[in-house]
Amino acid sequence: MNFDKICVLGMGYIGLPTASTFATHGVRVVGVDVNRQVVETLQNGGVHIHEPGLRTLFQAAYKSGNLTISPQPEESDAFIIAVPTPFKEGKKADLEFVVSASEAIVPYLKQGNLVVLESTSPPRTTIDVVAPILEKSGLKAGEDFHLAYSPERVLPGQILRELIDNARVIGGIDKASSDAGRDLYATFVRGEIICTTATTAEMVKLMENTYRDVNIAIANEFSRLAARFGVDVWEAIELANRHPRVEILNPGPGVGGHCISVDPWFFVEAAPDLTPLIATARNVNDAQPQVVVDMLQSALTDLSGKRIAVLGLAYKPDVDDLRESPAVEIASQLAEKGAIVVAYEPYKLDAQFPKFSMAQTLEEALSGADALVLLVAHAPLKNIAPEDVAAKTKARIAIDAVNGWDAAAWQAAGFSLSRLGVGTDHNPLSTTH
Ligand code: SAJ
Repeated sequence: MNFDKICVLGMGYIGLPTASTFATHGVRVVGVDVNRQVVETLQNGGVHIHEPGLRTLFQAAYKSGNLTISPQPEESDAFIIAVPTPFKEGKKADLEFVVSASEAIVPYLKQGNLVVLESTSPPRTTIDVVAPILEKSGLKAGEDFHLAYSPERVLPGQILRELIDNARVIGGIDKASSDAGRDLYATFVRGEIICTTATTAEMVKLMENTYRDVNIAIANEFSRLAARFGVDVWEAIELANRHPRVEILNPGPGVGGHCISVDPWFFVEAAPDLTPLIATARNVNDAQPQVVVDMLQSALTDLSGKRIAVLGLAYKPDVDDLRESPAVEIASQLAEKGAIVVAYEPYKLDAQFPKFSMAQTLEEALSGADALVLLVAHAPLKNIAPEDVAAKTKARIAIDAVNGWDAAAWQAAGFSLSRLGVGTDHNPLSTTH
């Protein structure tokens, strides 16, 4: 199938890079968003999302004339839905945006079109939710138009490269739909394109992120066990990973972001009777911020009135994304327990929170602090020299929740350093640090 013109609905983290990439590969693209501010920013040549290389790519696409931005769809050969699927109260998937984007396509849908859902969705959404809405057009899915699910699998920070290089799964509601989807993405995808059914493709996406969540949960549980048994979990993991068939992930302050901490709940919601392990893993990871709060509580005896410098707020290293971030949760919990929290997030200095204040510099965060805690292994925070820190603060209590700091160097600079997953009676001479 040939695609001269497509509509991409949702100009977010996935839709905007996808639309720009199609446009720079010669396809005419209408980028659609319901948010007026987003439409205006893009129409003025600006970009509202921080992702390496995206501004340059978008501007090239926009200037070429292949990419236009509009508040509503137009008649096209294909429609791609790339809207968010957040979750609402009770950890239930919120399909409101998928539903409204599908409805927006109905007036423009024509015989022979292809519609692709990319938004992460509970199993059977393409067949049970999207198809019936599109059929309000009077056209029948699989007979009059093609319909497929194709998950995005890109890693924030590397979206532009992974969009092109990653393997792409296309799940059609029938073979013709899968084939049409494969033809569409072959425009730019260099990774393998694999066709399957729509519901398989939906499950694949959820399985990938659930697998990672469950594996992080076991690493977090290992860190709790190591702390109890006087072991350094980081050393133990490194040794266990020498086994050729073992690859334990990293423990940490919890699992954040808008994918891994959300997607497993879609399985739990869809089949609670079949998902005790997945639900438990989610709860283990969600409880991890409490472990870090407890470490501070025991180091400071009482949190009330203590000034704590929180270093890093993003959900993972070297990104500016604070969504579902466990670091924000920890800072908030500390403040709720009466601590005076001053957070420093080098990639997002203008963030604001009701319960704690933000420092504009590392110095400002450290000044007057009673303790400091490293919550994100951002390069600029990992690399601070403990002697410099010692000169800038009276605090001598330090917590490292991400294995970012060299324990011996911090101890030599006069700090009492507690590391997540390291038992207090652990002999530091035997660590790998
Ligand atoms: N984390 C740990 N320990 C680890 C690895 C990660 O605690 O060993 C934490 C991170 O600090 C972070 C969270 O998990 O808080 C998630 O980070 P991540 O880098 O694992 O993943 P995301 O959310 O940035 O992107 C994921 C990716 N999925 C997988 O790796 C299976 C990406 O490919 C998906 O496209 C993306 O979710 C998505 O959109 O679903």
